[in-house]
Amino acid sequence: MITLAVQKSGRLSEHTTKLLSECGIAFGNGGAARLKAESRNFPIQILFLRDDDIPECVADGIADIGIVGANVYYEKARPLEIVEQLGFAKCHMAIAVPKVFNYKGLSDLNGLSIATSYPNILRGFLDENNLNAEIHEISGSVEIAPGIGLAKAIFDIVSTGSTLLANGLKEVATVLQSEAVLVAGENLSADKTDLLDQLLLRIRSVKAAQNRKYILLNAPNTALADICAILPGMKSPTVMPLAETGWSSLHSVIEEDQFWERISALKAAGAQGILVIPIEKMIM
Ligand code: PRT
Ligand code: ZN
Repeated sequence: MITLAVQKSGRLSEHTTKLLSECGIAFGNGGAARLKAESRNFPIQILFLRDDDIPECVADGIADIGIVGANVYYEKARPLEIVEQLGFAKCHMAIAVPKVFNYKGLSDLNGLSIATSYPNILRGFLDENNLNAEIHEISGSVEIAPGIGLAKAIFDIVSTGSTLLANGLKEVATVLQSEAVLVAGENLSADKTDLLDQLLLRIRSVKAAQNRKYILLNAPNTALADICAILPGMKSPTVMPLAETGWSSLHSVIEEDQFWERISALKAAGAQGILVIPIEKMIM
């Protein structure tokens, strides 16, 4: 049995539940108190916690692995290893100042007070850049600090940027890119390492499928060489003859981010009847 700590409720919880379900791991919601749940079909126990407590819980061995924002992982600085980037809850951490601040460069931060809930990450950034700003630690609503005179600048998570905008602030330095990560404690037993490997295979198969589409198209045989060059699949495209002489059907896998660019190129090369189909799992 392996124990996974996840966020009880918040920005990570829905995606985490979805990921586990796509990995074929079924579990109850842990009842009304939702403290822990055991999977019915995989030897895993889930602990539901506040995200801030997850790194410590894994480092202490109460859980073996955890899902947490990279920002929290770096802030807590526990002896844990990131075993997989999970690709959701993407955001970045930035320093922001009031819009009216005539900011020219990092050295303008010298002597300022900066409000944040992430003092360790901020301290690392300031030290790395030889800046001597004062860190003012507060636990929430960091963005209102300059408006109420608590600090001259802030360091916080930014996603769309609308919170900064609504509070009359502008971003001046990006410090860290973040997304949800799977972390593991340092000394997992052989049994637990084996279960972690099984879980990772499932997670990677789900992620690989999310980033790719299955593509089918028809093309005259004269265009096949050009089309194959545009479509490098997992190995090479599958080509099958159509009933109509001189024509073939071609099947392949295409990366999501190259999708539109490749589709135009395929059409230009003579592809017709292009079908693009989602892939549920892709075992790498
Ligand atoms: O209760 P618990 O302690 O478990 O949760 P929490 O309230 O501390 O965390 P939660 O659920 O808000 O966020 C969990 C994780 O989601 C964070 O640690 C990040 O890794 C990630 N994440 C992704 C975000 C955001 N996007 C985000 N936009 N976390 C917070 N925000 C906040 C940010 O603090 C700021 O107030 O949203 C505001 C900025 O958003 P924009 O879109 O206006 O820029
Ligand atoms: Zn939290």
